[in-house]
Amino acid sequence: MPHTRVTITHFLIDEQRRYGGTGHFTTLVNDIVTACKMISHQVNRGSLAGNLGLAGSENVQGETQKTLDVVTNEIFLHLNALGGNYAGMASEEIDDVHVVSQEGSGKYLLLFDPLDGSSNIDVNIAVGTIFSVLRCPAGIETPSAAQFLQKGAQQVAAGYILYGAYTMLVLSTGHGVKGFTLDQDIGEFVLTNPDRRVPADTNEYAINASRSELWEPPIQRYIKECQAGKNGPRGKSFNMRWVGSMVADVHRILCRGGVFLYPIDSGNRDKGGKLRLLYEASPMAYIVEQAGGIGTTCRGRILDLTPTSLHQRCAVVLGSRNEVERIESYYREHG
Ligand code: AHM
Ligand code: MG
Repeated sequence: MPHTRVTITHFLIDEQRRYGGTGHFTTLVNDIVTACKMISHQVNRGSLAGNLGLAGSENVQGETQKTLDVVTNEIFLHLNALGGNYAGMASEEIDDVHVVSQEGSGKYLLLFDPLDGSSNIDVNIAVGTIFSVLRCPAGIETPSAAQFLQKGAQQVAAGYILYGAYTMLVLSTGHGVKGFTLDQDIGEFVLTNPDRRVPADTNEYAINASRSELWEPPIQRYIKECQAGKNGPRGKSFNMRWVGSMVADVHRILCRGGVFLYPIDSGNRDKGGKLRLLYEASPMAYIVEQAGGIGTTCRGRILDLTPTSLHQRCAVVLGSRNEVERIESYYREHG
């Protein structure tokens, strides 16, 4: 019934009552929500707002920026600086940290990928925003990169927004994972999934198969066994799905189970992998773990990695517990 709906603001106030808090955190999430509503609007307008195509610039990682990469980065930086909750921010799209000047009142640090999967935007395939919130160490008013290099396990909150057939926000503040759907009529995110859990078993995996020649032997083994189907060692058939937007691929796994793989291979080893630890791997691993799944680099828990640089990359395997444990065991066996 519409009149009994719980909006994200009501949900946050309720969490504040249950777990304590000053209200800073509630306003902080609300600022993220406002930014994401604006981004959702821009994504939905597509070429009507002149938002498709290239921006004619490159980001710090040497990747060509799309117009929407630049637009969404500006929206996120601007909207989240207004509330006075952050001492600084770091984005996949900017070289160095963005210090928020407000006389030392900001207690948190925000890290984000404003438009993940942006290579999909021109062909109208789902994209997303990923964010991670850390505490700013006490006594630091002007944070530098060093303050952002915290283990993923120290995140205060993490989430993503999927701009798909409908817009969804998935959030964890360390007490499970909740899903909210944007009700366009009232302009509010409404709680639609109060307790997201990743099933422990699955028959679905997501990997960029065009890189198969480059994979390490344990990944080759795992995928080969899945492809062997009912007559192979796994004794069952597997589906392969690859959207190419991490948010969309991980959201599917959160809804119905599966395993997402972007491993280190011989083509990306020099860079340390493809996906960024602080803006992609860490927040997504936090959400997946909060939903009962696992996030690993295949050589250790993603959330236990100590970052050494802002734009560091890493291997990512995450999703259904039993499948991820199997892949980890193949790596151990391989040595
Ligand atoms: P982006 O942040 O520049 O969009 O890159 C990250 C994206 C992920 O969303 C996705 O899983 C991966 O890159 C797709 O990579 P590939 O081009 O190998 O399919
Ligand atoms: Mg990304």
